[in-house]
Formats: sequence, C-alpha cells, structure tokens
Amino acid sequence: MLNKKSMVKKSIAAVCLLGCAGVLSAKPKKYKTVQPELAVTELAPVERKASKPGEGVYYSLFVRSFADGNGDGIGDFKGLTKKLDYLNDGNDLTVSDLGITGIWLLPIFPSQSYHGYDVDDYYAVNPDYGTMEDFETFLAEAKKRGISVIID
Ligand SMILES: [Ca+2]
Ligand SMILES: [Ca+2]
Repeated sequence: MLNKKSMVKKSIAAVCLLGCAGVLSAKPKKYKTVQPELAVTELAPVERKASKPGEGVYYSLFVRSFADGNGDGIGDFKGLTKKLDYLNDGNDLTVSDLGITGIWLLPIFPSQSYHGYDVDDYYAVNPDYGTMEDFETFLAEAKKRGISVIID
C-alpha cells in the first residue's frame, strides 16, 4: 500500500527519469558556422574608427622595442609605420587587424635614458627612432587608418 508521501516521491522520480531520458536522447544541436569576415559584414558591423581623440581602444607602445625598420636593432618610426596595418588597416570589414583606434606612444623625444622620460628637447624626436619626417609620415599613415596618436 502506498501512502501519499511515497507516491509523490515516485512521481518525482518518474518525471526526473523521463526528463533525463529526454536530455540523453536529444540530438546535439547543429550550429551554423560563420566565417569571421561574414560575421562582421552581415551580422555585426563594427565601427573601428574613433570619432575624436580620446575615444576607442588605445594601444600603448614603446617605439624602441616595437618594430625595427632599418635593421639596427632599435625600434623606430619606419618600423612602426610598416606595422600600422596590423594595428588597424583602416577597413572596418576586415578582422585580421587588432582594430585599435588609437596609439599611445611612450616618450619619443631625445633623452639620456633608454625609457625617455627625462626629456632633453620637447621639439625634436629621438634620433634612434628616425627623423621628424619619419614621425610625420607615421602620423599621416595613422590618420589614413583612422588611428589617433597621443604622446606620453
Ligand atoms: Ca631601427
Ligand atoms: Ca580592419
């Protein structure tokens, strides 16, 4: 003879078993795969250009150690300029770049130290990094890609 409490327990057990059986027999869902390029163009277009300085995602970098453009073992503006497409190629439809919207340069001025925080001249660039013209080329190329530049 079953009492009311025992019947409730058996009913709960039966529901659990049916529920588990349903879960175990369910076919795995098939997910549609989407190529990253299509995800950006068809599903979620992303604006990767800052509308003004100070907005977006900034990438802080030390020119000395980022990219060497002339093979002397020291990072420089030419090396940095060559790497701009890696940081943001200026095309919102591609996702092979990092998509940053700004670059925060650690000190680029002439200095007696490797880190450059003890600046000798705020109106010149460190000759290890190239010339002022190299720096201006870097700025122009960054601007073409919608990348803002700030200097520490
Ligand atoms: Ca160099
Ligand atoms: Ca891109």
